Amino acid sequence: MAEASRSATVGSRLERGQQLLIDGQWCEASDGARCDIINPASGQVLGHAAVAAEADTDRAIQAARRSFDAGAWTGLTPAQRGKVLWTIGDLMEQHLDEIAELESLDTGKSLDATRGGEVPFAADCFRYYAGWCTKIEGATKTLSTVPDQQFHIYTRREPVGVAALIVPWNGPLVQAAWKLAPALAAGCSCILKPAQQTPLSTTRLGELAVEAGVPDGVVNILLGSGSGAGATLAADYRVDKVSFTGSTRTGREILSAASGNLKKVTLELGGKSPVIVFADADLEAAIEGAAQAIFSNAGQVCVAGSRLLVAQSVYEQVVSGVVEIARALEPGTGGHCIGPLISAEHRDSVLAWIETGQGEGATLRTGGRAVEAGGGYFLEPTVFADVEPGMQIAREEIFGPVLAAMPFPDDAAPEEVAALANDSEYGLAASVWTQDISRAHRTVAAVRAGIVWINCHGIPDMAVPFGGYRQSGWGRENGMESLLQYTELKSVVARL
Ligand code: TAP
Repeated sequence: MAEASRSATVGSRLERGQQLLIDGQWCEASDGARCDIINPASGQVLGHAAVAAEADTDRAIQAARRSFDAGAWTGLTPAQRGKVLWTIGDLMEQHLDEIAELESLDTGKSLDATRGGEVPFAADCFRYYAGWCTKIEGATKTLSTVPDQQFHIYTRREPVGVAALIVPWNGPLVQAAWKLAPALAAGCSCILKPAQQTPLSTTRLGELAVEAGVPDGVVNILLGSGSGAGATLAADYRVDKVSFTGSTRTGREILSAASGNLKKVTLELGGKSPVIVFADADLEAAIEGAAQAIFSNAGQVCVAGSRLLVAQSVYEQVVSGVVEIARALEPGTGGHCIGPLISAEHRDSVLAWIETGQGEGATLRTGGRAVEAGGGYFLEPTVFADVEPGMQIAREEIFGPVLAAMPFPDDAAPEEVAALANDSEYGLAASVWTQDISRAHRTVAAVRAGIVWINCHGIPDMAVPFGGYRQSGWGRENGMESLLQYTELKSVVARL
């Protein structure tokens, strides 16, 4: 797979290397440590990034703490803060092509997807939360316990303090925006840690935040490993809140590290999301939707529709339709291709799950093999049929383009179908495909998941809360709900 030609701007940025942002200054790691950044579509080294040492993480926490305690950000009026956030969005749009290219090189996503989707969406996220800065409000209350005296009682929403924002590699820019924008809108000082594999769009975002006028120490960026900088941020007593997106396993580690100072925790974790297709669905749309749900970003999506539950009478038609789409997907980073997995190691782990599925007796209908294309970490889109709910491939988050299909009886009630969908330790997302409005809403009500789409799958929006039931997480991203999770609520009782 030939690597797309690089723009001069991106080329020189990659040559310079990626640095840490601490207290408004860009710097190398104090011990000079660096790691390579690899293009997953070609296996080639794109450049290098600093790896924060313990001392750097300490300095970043100090800087965030100092800026928060000194009111460097909260001292601005809400309207001034809103303007800064809006400007970040505008700057992202001005540098759309460059950021899209960086994100595409770093993740293997197509330029169409990053230019047309991820970058504008991340920019809009800053604009959405820019509007919230002036709308963070308390309430007035009336006391009943002391009848003979007068009181003035009100609540205040205050920023939670220093927020550590830990982001995975599958959507580096959008996930950073989903955390940074509401945290800044709430008035927090932040330390953002992208995944070591994908720092490129995050460092560019940091530059734009500085250019937009975010004061020194309010946005810090630590590059480096989860077991190093990430674990320190989760455990440090000077950090008030950690917002994490990634695997359920790491989520548990963060929770336990955060218990030292009982910092507030938001976790957006894994999923095994069901796509439920009833016999009366628009099958053409459902087949297209089910394929999109599992093959987009090569299945490396927390809401990937990795379980396909289909009414028996249309099961074969739907599975064959998805298989046909899978077979037509070429490896590559073009608009109609299937992209690479993030690393050779991750591809090996997905291949191991495919082997498990075969060992468990599921029928491999298509795919299942690594694809050697231009040195990238490609894998054939894979469909398993005759999957039993107890099989590991029906239960574990594989995080690759691997679909587990199973039928349900046509006459099953919506609640019975939902019970199949709920047979999982996760509860992040689901989609329901039917033309019967009553069946759709009965199923939605019975499915235990944080977001359920009807006749579509995977459509996000800044205004729509997003997060998981059960082991898919704690808390919500997006909307007012996310903003409030970066605040504390103070009640004030004044005797007049
Ligand atoms: P995770 O380990 O969960 O990594 C996500 C982020 O957390 C990265 O920035 C990572 O840093 C950091 N991290 C890792 N260990 C940490 C710790 N002990 N304390 C604080 N931060 C820590 O994901 P992964 O290893 O890259 O992928 C493993 C599996 O997780 C995937 O196969 C997939 O199943 C799942 N996953 C799920 C999601 C979503 S959105 N649900 C996203 C990514 C991965 P470094 O990567 O720099 O070390």
